Amino acid sequence: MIEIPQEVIERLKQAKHVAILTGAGVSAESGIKTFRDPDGIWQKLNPAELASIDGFMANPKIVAEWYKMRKDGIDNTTPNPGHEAIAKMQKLFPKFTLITQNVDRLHQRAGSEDVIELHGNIVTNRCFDCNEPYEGDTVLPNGELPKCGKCSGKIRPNVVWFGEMLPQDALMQAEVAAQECDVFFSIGTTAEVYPAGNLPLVAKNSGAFVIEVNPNRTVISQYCDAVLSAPSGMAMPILLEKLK
Ligand code: BV8
Ligand code: ZN
Repeated sequence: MIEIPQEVIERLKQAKHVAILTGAGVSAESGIKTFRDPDGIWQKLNPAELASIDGFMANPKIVAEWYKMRKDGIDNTTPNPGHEAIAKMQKLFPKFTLITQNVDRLHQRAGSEDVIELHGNIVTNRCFDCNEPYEGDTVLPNGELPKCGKCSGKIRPNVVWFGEMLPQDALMQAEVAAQECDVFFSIGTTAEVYPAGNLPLVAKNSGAFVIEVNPNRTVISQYCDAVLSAPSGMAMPILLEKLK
């Protein structure tokens, strides 16, 4: 059981605009590995190397199989109580913005609407060369790599890789929400991947009350107004109950 500071409840009860930034930790209780977990046979290549253009160019098959494995894992999992509580919170405030670094679309499957996806999604794919949308997976059932129907280019997931620009409209919306909100949550993220990781401090510097939900301390914990040291799947339903 965790204690929710009274000030957190008070601030939320008066809030006109609540913004939430989530990271891989929110999906951990759905059984989806965060970026820190050892990734099985790919331990020699770390995610930052795999999740990059160079990684894909150097090892298209390893990267394509990694994404297919992750996507199959997502297809076989469901949103957890943390995703569900966040989806229900959307209706409790005059204005609510959900910003995610996650690519698993579990927030959408839990019922969240207008989700701002800063790092794209792993569910859909496109041609690496001509950006033509591609309906199938990044690896064919026979283990071969698929080719673009239009230009025979390689197929890549619609995620934002390290070294790639974030979608500018999504980033802009996220920054405006961080500047304008009264309460900003940073849930399940190390806040060490940029520019997304800057958002909690943008909110803090713009006068928001910043709440971190994370079982571990992070580089931003010291700047937060409140830290709920608990898994999001436990903390968020408790918080939702207190707000009803
Ligand atoms: C860009 C999609 C520039 C792919 C991802 C030095 C300084 C500043 C920046 C950089 C730098 N060196 C390099 C950069 C740029 C780089 C970056 O920030 N690198 C980091 C490593 C330093 N950033 C980029 O490359 C970005 N692009 O900057 O472009 C540019 C400029 C001009 C022109 C061209 C380019 C692009 C970044 C996006 C990368 N893509 N994902 C894929 O998924 O395969 S990022 C990836 O990391 C995921 O999206 C993930 O969400 C994200 C961040 O990780 P977290 O979400 O925080 O997850 P993590 O595992 O780290 O932590 C989990 C947390 O959950 C932990 O704190 C844990 O305690 C907690 N937790 C665990 N269980 C629970 C829990 N919390 C709650 N409940 C639980 N149950
Ligand atoms: Zn193509």
